[in-house]
Amino acid sequence: MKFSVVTILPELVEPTFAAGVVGRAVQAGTISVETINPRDFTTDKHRSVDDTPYGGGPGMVMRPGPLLAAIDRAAGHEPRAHRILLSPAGTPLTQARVRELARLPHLVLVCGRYEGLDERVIEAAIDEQISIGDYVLTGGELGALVIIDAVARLVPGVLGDDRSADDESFSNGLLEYPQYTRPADGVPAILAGGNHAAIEAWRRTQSMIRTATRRPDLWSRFAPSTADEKLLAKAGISALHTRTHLALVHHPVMDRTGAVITSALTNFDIHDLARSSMTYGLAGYHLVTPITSQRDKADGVARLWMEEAARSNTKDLADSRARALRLVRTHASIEALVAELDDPIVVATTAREDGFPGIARQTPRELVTELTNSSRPMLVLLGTGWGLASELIPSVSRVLTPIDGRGPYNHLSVRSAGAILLDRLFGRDRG
Ligand code: 4FN
Repeated sequence: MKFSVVTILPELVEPTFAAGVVGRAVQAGTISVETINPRDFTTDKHRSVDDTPYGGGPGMVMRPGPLLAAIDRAAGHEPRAHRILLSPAGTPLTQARVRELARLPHLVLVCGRYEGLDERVIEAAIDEQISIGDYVLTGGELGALVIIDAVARLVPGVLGDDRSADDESFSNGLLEYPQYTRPADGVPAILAGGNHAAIEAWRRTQSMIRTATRRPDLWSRFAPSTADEKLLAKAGISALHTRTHLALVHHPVMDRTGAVITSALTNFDIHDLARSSMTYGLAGYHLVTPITSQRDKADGVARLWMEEAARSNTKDLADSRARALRLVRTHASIEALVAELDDPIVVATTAREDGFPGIARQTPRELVTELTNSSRPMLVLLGTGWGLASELIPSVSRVLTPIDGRGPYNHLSVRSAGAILLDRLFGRDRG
């Protein structure tokens, strides 16, 4: 595997080629590295590699001539090398892309300086743009070194054979478990115990806890095996969705004037939010209204659908509806519901910028990150009518940021808002 770095600062890059794992691989001839300096391809007497931008503006732009000549020299002739520009506009680098790059014979890594390069260079001489992350850098060189480091260690022979297999376990999508070496003081006893099955179970559990609490983005893409689920349950960890209850609140809510009212139950809300709650694996779906006849109606609707399922000849559809409706419970007040759950964290939702003054807003992601670490149940309140009344403030401990559409119209049905919210909280991120 060959790496060619096109840079006007070879002295920044070259020391890296002499140290550590990469340095040893270069020494052993397992990989080869070189730098190509666009300044060596200038023809003017000042050897200039930059010029002022057309259209004005601050800073300088890398001139196309010397840069194109340097890339051409680095890439050689057919079969040409894969030419990568390190750029904040590139695709974020992932281990999956690193694995693919490690199969290529020759990478040319082009590093920008100043305010960037002339666009025509990108059009004519770049195959792919890659970013190493969202922060301002003074040049692409450190990005090129990141790629070399990540790719080189996957080239056969660069790491010992036993360590190369480690990449698979490392890239299973979980963070590493905590590691210890001597002295023995403060080391978890299980690691010194010599029970290998117990050690493996402990390490797997630690990896999952760390990933869930520190990297919700990785955790939401992780699919635990049955054995993993058992380990999590043993550690007393239940997924947040299985501890989450959704409540559709009919009182106290507001009317269009802001007065506190009791709204009427509707069939669609009962039915559709039950199916959404079931889809996202919630523990319960609750209807809150002080009107006894309305609670009876809701209980009746749920029972009716369940009975219908028992009789139906379109079994699958009716069954799935009935299963969802088993989540439905009715309550006379939020206080009564809260009392039934075990010390829940009560989360209010609001479509209004000025709703629930004095309680800090949290995004769904922030809420999930915080509550994943907890074992308490979560109760999410959805308001009907013109929204939850602020007299609820004493019982509410969290408020979610409103769902933000585009434009001034902001009138989602409670069924739609509930479904969007559940996906933001618990939808699997397949990114
Ligand atoms: N950076 C942003 C937005 C706009 C510009 C920059 C920025 C170095 C030549 C590019 C930056 C980040 C990740 C190369 C940043 C990377 C670079 C990278 C990079 C000088 C022009 C510049 C992302 C913060 C919104 C300067 C952010 N990965 N411009 O840093 O080359 O590879």
